[in-house]
Amino acid sequence: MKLKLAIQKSGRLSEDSIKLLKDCGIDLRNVKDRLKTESDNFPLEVFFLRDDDIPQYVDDGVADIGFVGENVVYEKNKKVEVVEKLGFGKCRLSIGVKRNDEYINANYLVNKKIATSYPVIVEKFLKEKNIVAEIHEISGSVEIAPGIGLADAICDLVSSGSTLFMNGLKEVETILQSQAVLVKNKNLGDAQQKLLDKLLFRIQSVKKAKNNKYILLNAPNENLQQIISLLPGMKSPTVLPLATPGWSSVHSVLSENEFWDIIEQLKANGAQGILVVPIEKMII
Ligand code: PRT
Ligand code: ZN
Repeated sequence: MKLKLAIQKSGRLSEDSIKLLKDCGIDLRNVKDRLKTESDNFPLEVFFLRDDDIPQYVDDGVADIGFVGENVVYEKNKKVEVVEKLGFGKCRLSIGVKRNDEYINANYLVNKKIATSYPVIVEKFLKEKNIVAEIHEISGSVEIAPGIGLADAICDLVSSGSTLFMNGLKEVETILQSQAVLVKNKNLGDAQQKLLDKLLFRIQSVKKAKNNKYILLNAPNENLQQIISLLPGMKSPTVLPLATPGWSSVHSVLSENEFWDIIEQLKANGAQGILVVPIEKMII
């Protein structure tokens, strides 16, 4: 019995999906064939598909789980459950209008034509705002629509914003923040669910490790208590005496978002030789 996973065949999520599996210690055979493969060291079968088709395959049960962008999950509106955010493929689905147009709020869109590949999400957004506008569905190169007179506004994915900029558009409204997520079939059997739990445990360990750093530093003993109180550690920091009298080596784990704040306070308390190293896996 194997867990069947659908991932994007080729595109922005493909490499990161394979890398996440690798970081979870799951090796795949013949990734180059990009049709179907399996792992020798985890009961996993992988299907390579268009991202747009992944929610349907998971809903049908052809695949048990899938890695796919939240934007696709909400647009396709299939009966799948979002289980875990995966931390890659981050982008936002935004409204863009011509750079010189004055945009105060979403009422700008009243009776306008909006080009998008996301008609379902845009329609929901307009409905919530009580706005009547025309949605013009196109499947690609959405950003050129205003320039060629096909639409007044667009709704498309944005990451750096340079595509909007190059097409003379500005981003005026964010409808959805998106990233790759793990979705599952709503009626997974017990055996499949057990395998999924095993995979999720590994994914969460990899994510935690990415968000944390291992820190080593030398501390003068007179400030040791202050320095220890700044460092959470997994239980508490490790403290070892240095060969130089009056000094200790302190080891701990710091999360990315409090990192710089704490480093400054450590320095202010006389910490020296601060080393910060990445963590590969973190099991709590
Ligand atoms: O063939 P298949 O259907 O599988 O692939 P696809 O062409 O539909 O999708 P692909 O590979 O382009 O994107 C897959 C997923 O990556 C999307 O569904 C999102 O969840 C995620 N993602 C993250 C993005 C972007 N960032 C992104 N920037 N998808 C698309 N873009 C495009 C956007 O459409 C626009 O054209 O990049 C352009 C904007 O980028 P910036 O950096 O100029 O703002
Ligand atoms: Zn697609």
